[in-house]
Amino acid sequence: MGLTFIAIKPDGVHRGLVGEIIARFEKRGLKLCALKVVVPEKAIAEKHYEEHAGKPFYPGLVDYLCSGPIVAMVWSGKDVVAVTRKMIGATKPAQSEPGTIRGDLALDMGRNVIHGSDSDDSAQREIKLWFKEEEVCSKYVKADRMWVYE
Ligand code: YYY
Ligand code: MG
Repeated sequence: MGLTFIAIKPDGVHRGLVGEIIARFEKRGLKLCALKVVVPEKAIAEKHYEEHAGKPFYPGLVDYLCSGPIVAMVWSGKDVVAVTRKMIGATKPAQSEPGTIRGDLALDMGRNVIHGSDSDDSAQREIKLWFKEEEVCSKYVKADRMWVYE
């Protein structure tokens, strides 16, 4: 099973959306492998978003991520990157479908509540950036496994 990195951004934490968002991933059948509340250091936030370095929104994006605590998580499951990206919805909330996290909970691209890795390679890179190896518990077998997977 693959792994992905998910972060509830500071707006999601301040708005009290942590439980709602985690519940969606749990109900889908995904497995929680790591979770911590952290105020990002600027250097880590810059690395996290390095693909956007040089773009006009990059400094504001980094400041926003560092502005308060985030909930950093690792989730596992079948096709987890594609599944969670679908659940998160489009980057611009006006284009996010209802039923997605951003489509239900966000209105502004600069306050779009949540981050999710967009490929297996970025997931590996981001998990390594935010977590120590021993903080990620991906080996356990979830009790409902045989009822989630054929
Ligand atoms: O992966 P995702 O978060 O959906 O979008 P990205 O294209 O990776 O951009 C990261 C982040 O940057 C996005 O969630 C909002 C912000 N952003 C922005 O403020 N303005 C843009 N024109 C593009 C992205
Ligand atoms: Mg992205």
